[in-house]
Amino acid sequence: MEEKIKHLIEEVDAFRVESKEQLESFRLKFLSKKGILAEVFSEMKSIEPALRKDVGKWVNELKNKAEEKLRIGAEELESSSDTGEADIDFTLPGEPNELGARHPLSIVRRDIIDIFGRIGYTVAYGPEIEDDWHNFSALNFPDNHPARDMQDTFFIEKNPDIALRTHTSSVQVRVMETTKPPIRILAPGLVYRNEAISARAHCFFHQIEGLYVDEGVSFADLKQTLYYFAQQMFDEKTQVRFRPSYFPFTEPSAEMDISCNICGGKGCNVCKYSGWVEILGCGMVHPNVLENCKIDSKKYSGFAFGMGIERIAMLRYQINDLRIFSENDVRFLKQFTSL
Ligand code: 2NM
Repeated sequence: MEEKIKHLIEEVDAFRVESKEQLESFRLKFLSKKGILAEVFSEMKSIEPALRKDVGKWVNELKNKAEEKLRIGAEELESSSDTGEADIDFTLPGEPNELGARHPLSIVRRDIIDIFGRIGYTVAYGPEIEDDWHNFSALNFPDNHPARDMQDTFFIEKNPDIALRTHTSSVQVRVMETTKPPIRILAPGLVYRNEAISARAHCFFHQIEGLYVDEGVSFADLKQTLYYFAQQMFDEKTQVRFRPSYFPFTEPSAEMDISCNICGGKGCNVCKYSGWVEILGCGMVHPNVLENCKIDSKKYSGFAFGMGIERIAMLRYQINDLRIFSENDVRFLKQFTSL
């Protein structure tokens, strides 16, 4: 009798509640009117009085355990059905992780860096908060130049010597000050201008500037380098033209146009029916700039160029409003799948 009850206790201990039906058949088997416990209690009557006390202890333990199991089992089923866990189909595939896409400005910047990287240019970085020397004076801006005006530049309050850089030429100055030619660098980065925001202007944009300084660098080198760039960036059919321009830091200065890659030069609203679109400014580094950076302008010469990455991206992807680059609209950003 004692052995039989010990086995029943083990059976109760080993029972795991997994469903309502299972729990109900457990209750019927052990605790119902015709169940095992009722049977065991009635068997107790026929046990010798001397043994009844010991067997009674085991029978009580079996009863307590079976009741406990039923109570806890019912509670567990209740709480798991509250969370709906029991309804989850674990064989369904999981939610996929959405893949991000590169920002179009990152794609264009990377491509520009690759194209110039193939002809020996490396990348240089500098601070976005600049002093007057690196952003203006070293670059041959006269004291009264309009770019130095509060209207055009973000100055740090109460300190007219510190401003947000208006071009990455300040990075080129820092490199020229600390590096002996030959110098071949690209300076990508954010630049800031105090302008009203519109489809064509923003208070910040991404710029990339290039600089080449060595003995005997000529305007012909500049033209051939930028022609190579245009053909790599757009396609082999792309033509370039240079128009004279003015910058304080270059002399002579020019702006480069490419044949309109939308209409192939026939005329469309992107090129305003001229067949050409402006993509960058460039020129021979002014001797004053070289001297300001302690580079001998009798021995060395150089060319430099600068372009807005937004502008190149707008041409490449036919985007007509540059505000969309900084709005983080996923419907826009998801469309750029280039690796
Ligand atoms: C431009 C256009 C022309 C330029 C000049 C220099 C430096 F530091 F060498 F003087 N860096 N970048 C430059 C020249 C930038 O951007 C439209």
